[in-house]
Amino acid sequence: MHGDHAPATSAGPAGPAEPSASGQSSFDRVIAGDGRIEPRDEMPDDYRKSLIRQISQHAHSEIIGMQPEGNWITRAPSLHRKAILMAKVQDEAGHGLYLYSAAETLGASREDMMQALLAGKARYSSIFNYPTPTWADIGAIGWLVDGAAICNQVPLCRASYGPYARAMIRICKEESFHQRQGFEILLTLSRGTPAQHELAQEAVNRWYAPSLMMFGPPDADSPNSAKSMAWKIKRFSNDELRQRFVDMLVPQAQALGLTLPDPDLRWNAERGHYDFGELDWSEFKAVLAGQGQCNVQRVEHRRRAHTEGAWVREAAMAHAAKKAARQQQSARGAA
Ligand code: BYC
Repeated sequence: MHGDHAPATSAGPAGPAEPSASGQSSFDRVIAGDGRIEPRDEMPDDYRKSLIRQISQHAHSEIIGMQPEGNWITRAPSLHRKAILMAKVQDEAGHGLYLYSAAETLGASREDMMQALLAGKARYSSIFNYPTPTWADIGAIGWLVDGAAICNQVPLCRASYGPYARAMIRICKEESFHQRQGFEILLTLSRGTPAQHELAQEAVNRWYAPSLMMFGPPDADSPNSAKSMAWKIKRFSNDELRQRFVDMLVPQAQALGLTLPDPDLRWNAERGHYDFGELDWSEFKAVLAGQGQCNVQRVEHRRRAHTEGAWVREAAMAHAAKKAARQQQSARGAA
């Protein structure tokens, strides 16, 4: 999660060149009219690059994000919980695949994106560098991490780039199931024995601040926001979405019977929002610089999974080649 983060781009469907004058004015018209830019449309190179940056980071987050929860599949407390968790982790893999495909429509090469991740050069969400030592962490991830993901991603369903916006619609539907399953795990623990209640509270204590940091740095330190909002990729700023998330969490925490670990959290009637305490941005920066608790482990695990999965990719390629040869043969036979 450090170094140079933008994957190399090969020429996209419309090529990486700047648009012609008419292409630029058509792009400006679509953005102003809240329309969608599609892969074959001309677009400014910066727009293309920024989308590849965001979408590839998002795809990597989904893939790396399988690990903290995957850690509990074999140890889930019942068959029912195990089946749900397996389905959820599989959903995250699916999200990664839709997103890599969306980045490919911009001319990014999947191989380059993959290699950047395996080399530890690609960014992915800071949140997945925290460990999951207890079962309650699976509840906290569902409630807080998927909850933050929904807050951040629902507006992305209206992003100006068509393939990204359309991928987000399906992803958000699945994320809302994920959030509910996390809430339900925490509710069960919170209403259980005192020890189970304590486990739930302790997990929320650890995941709360990192989940608020998922929205990115404060607006004043967010170099990509201005352009991204002008291009209508992002519809709300990092701080606006973070505030929306905190406002949503407070009544949900009350329903859970759990406390949010922030002594400065209180209703501000004047603003019509909850005030909350300053986050430790030095921790965020350290995680982004590769110094989080699990950065090294996450990338190593991905590398191992990639190597051990080589036979699956080879088998799929061999199957595809056989199928294509058979189709060619029958086409020749029919001719
Ligand atoms: N972690 O200018 P800014 C999920 C980087 S997956 C790491 O504000 P932007 C799930 C940022 O990339 C959830 N890096 O950037 C999966 C930028 O670096 P570069 C993932 C972060 O793009 C499995 C720099 O800091 N969601 O839910 O305008 C299981 C400056 O930031 C983070 C998405 O990816 C971070 N938290 O805004 C369960 C959503 N924050 O590229 C759940 C799509 C910032 O200049 N992405 N950085 O080197 C976005 O909405 C935006 O990219 C962000 C950041 C709001 C994250």
